[in-house]
Amino acid sequence: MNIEKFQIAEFNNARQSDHQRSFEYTAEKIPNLNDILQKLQDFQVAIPSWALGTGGTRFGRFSGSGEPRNLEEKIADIGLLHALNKSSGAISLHIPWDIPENAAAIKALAAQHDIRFDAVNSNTFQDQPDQALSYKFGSLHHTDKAVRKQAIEHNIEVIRYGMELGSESLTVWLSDGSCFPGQLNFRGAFKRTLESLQEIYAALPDAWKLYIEYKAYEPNFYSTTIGDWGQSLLFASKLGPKAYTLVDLGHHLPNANIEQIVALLLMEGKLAGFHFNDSKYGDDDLTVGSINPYQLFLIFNELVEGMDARGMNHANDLGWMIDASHNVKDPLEDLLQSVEAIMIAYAQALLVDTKALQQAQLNNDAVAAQEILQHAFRTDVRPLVAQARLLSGGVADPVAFYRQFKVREQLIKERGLKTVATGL
Ligand SMILES: [Mn+2]
Repeated sequence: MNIEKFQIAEFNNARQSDHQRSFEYTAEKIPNLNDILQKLQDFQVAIPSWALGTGGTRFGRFSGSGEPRNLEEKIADIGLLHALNKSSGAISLHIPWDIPENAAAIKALAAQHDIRFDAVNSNTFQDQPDQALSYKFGSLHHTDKAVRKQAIEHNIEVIRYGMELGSESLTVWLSDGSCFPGQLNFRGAFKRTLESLQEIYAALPDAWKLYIEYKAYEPNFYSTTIGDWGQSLLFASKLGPKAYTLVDLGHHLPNANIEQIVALLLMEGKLAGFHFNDSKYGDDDLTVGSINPYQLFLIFNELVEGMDARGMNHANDLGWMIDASHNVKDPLEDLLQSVEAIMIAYAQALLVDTKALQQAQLNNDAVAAQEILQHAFRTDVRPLVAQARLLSGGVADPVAFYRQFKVREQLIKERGLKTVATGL
């Protein structure tokens, strides 16, 4: 289905006076308003190809309806999101769940929707039906050289797919680890993983980056071979300047100070970017901002301050991606909410009076520091985010539009009630 310009205009016109009133109220207190609006317009968050179907848990999956049946329909879904919010202009492909059989056609289709290809993701955490050797006991760290070779070759194949589409980064997430004490020699596992990553790194084109994602636990429960940001950074440092640490918000032990991790990785020039999601207990993969929006704001505060300190471009110099799925929501509504939460946290961070905060820090004035941060956090920036979206040709309220125009109902008509997208 396509969203027509006249539908967007009709929807926005009905909300114009309400929006204008709240926008002016917020805008009059912001000195660098146009700069902030431009930054919000420029900021794009990649949608992963596996998030367009209903997510599942190990207890089961309750598929929704009208889910995309192939990569073309996944791109069409992201096109819908982007038409509404103008902030979802990128897709992150997972291989082999989404193999671009005809790269030129896929690239052309994405271009029609103004979508570019973000990082490509390899998968050595599952066995595929046609696979010779099993990843049951790991992939890049496996004790058997033949298994490692198979996993390395898969990653190199993913790079080739990415090159055809115009991607410029490979994300490696390993589930390699152990479930029981004594199962694994930690140093051996690290060294084997490093050697495997070195071979993948050697196959990276010049302009490419290698993103090394870490995760504290799961599916292995005793140790993970890339278990935290220190281990990821160690690999990235040993590999070289094209290797970076990727932060997935759900991949930490409870109460980890993620904003501090972000600040230090940025300082070292080793932060790849983000997988955004939210969680209460573990790697819950919930909608971004649904549980702890204050933490998200604090992370963005470090990002903005740290990127500005290094003269980085907010929109392009790091990889921004959602890595969430939820089993009780319509995936497209869930993604609209996630992108909105990211834009809100980013807008709030742009409002922080950095000079005043630095002064408060120099004076050891914890009260003033809190006032400055929370003043920005408690500012209702939704009208700013909406204004940026309207300036880019999007809609005032994406979720309301989605429901009013019965987008899911139309997708069900086109695709059927019982369709299941590939993914977790
Ligand atoms: Mn992730």
